[in-house]
Amino acid sequence: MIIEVLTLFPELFPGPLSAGVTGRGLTAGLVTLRVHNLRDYTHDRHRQVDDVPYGGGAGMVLKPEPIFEAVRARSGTGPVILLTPQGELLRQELVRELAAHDDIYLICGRYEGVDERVAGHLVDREISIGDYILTGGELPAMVVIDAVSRLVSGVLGSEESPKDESFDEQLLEYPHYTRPAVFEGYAVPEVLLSGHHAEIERWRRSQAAERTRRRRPDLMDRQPG
Ligand code: 4HQ
Repeated sequence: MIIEVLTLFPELFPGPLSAGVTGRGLTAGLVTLRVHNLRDYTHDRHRQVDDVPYGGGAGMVLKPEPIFEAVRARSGTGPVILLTPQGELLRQELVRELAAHDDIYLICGRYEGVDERVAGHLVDREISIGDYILTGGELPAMVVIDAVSRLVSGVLGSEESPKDESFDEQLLEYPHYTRPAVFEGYAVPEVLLSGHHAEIERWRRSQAAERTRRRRPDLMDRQPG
């Protein structure tokens, strides 16, 4: 899979993506990251990427021309995505959809945001990683790349393989424990030491259901997909 990124801060990549599972996916060539500097798509003396907002107000807005030029110069055919708090919330179902493409193109904004004509007439979809305001779209892009990369065939080892996760997505995970059986006086639940696999399965299901009901009832209301 080829993942392209358009950013004013190309030096931020691959950053944390170079470690662990995502790093292995990159070095193995299963995922190719191509990072483009937005400033390289300007033509004026000052390589200007931003300008004052029409109608006034604080901050600067990314100009449309360099972004349109960059996207029009790409070779891929997959979805063009703008990272923005105004976008569709990133969920595993959407991650799965993105991972099914041969390539995706991620646009990272900065400052107050991006001229609305980019969202209106250039991108295929707008995605948000959550309801908080960051300083730029680069961390959200890395979140998308991490989540998508682990679904690319061969990136996860056979051990950590993404079984059918769609069922589990409506539930939080059950609690996990490892040795020692007693740590600072805190014991691992007895049932997990019993070796009774049917009992253990039943306990895990009920734990997952109960903590989801308490912590994230919204997940239980959602249709599977
Ligand atoms: N941004 N999910 C880029 C975000 C964001 C998010 C704020 C996007 C700043 C310029 N992006 N602008 N949350 O906070 O995707």
